Amino acid sequence: MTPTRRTVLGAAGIAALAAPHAFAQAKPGATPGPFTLPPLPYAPEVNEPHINAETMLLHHDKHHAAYVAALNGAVKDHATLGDMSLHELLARLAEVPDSVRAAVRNNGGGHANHSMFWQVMGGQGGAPSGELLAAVNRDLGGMEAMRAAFNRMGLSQFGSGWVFVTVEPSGKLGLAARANQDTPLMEGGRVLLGNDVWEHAYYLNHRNRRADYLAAWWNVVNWDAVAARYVRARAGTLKI
Ligand code: MN3
Repeated sequence: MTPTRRTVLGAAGIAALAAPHAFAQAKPGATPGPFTLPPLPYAPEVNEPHINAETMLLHHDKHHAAYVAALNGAVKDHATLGDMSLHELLARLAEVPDSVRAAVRNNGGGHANHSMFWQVMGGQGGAPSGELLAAVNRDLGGMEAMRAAFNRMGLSQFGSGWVFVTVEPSGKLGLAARANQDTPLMEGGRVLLGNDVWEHAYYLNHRNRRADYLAAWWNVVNWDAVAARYVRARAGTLKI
């Protein structure tokens, strides 16, 4: 944290700089806010039978959209927050005004987690190759051990949350679980891939059987997309 950034983003600074007319600049018909819902990068049925199209559509078009709308609502009177990139906003939650911090945490986290989630699915499962496979073997004991530990963490997450494979700039991988919409991005970390264990992610397909969902989910992981994220993580360009 540099003194300049603290000056700009301290609570008093945010209040002084807030522009109540910020949304007047939005184009007619555009999403009314700085954050936007990314399109699903594939047809909603591509993850069937493991995740059905109805689940994908509801999850993206309703749940994710709601996080984006609520995040825009939370920052609308705080122009400096709306000017920040999402990963930066999440890494600097402590500087967000008390009045909107919980909303930014929950909905900003939800926006980031789901934006990542769509990217890493739509594939055929299997395994990565090359440097990423070497990292899985080195840091997580291999694919089978990684999946088993990841699934255990997802299953033991009480209530709603996420389980992640994290990645450091050095390429080192780790596992992490978080409650609600929290994410390692909130500690300045980076996520390679992650799975959503909120019931809305699986209930239409798998009912209450979270273990079945966790096992099935690996069949839709797009390892080419994950490998591209790994390259970006090591280059320092992976943000969300
Ligand atoms: Mn979800």
